[in-house]
Amino acid sequence: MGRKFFVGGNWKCNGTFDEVKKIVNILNEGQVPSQDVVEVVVSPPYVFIPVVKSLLRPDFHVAAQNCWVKKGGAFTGEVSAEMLVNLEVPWVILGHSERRLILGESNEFVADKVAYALSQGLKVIACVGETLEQREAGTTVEVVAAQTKAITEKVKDWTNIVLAYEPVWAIGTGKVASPAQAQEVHSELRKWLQANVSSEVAASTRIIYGGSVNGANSKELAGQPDIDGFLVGGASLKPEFIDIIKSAE
Ligand code: G2H
Repeated sequence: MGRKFFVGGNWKCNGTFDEVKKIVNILNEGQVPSQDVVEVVVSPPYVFIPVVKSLLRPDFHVAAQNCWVKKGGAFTGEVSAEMLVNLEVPWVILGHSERRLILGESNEFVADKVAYALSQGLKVIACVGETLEQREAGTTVEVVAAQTKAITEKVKDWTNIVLAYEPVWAIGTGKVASPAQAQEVHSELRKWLQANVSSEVAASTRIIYGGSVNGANSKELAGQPDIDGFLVGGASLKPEFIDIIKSAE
């Protein structure tokens, strides 16, 4: 089964109203492969989602960077999955390492969020990845398998999940995983899905790479058989995001 290339731009906690409009202009003017070849999603901070949605080209879509773990209510500062659905935001990023490590989101909490968001009709970019310490201890596959297992325990249908492998040591550091390092973990994740979920889910789930992807390294990474796209942070705020999208071809 063919897996359509997927490129997500994670703007994180960046941008002013004017800067956001400038980024959208760059995206709108970019020449990129058709939607048949690549699916593009950008993820602004919550407050900018409505303006980005209203200005963004129709072939690109919007993702939130997080959402609450269950139905909304008395949860100060949170944004619920229902609200995103109400605003016609189709995607949400969950389990980003910045939330796992800085805000203490556990594997189980992330899995609960993924399950709830899917139940409300959102599509989910679910992030997994090891720290430098874990890589050096040789536990990379064990760590990403445990993060993925927590999700499989709460989710049966993987149709609307994109799995993002983001080694923490490569995030925002300029230290990108080599194509071989990334391919190795993607391949192990796919094998894990095959052994623990199903051959169909393993064959059809897109596993995308994140961590210092830029216009200069994306093409070689994209050439790896198990790398089905990218989740891009810093470079998604720059014109080179268009070059990253073009690496789908
Ligand atoms: C990883 C990535 C985007 P960056 O967090 O999710 O960020 O490309 O800046 O390393």
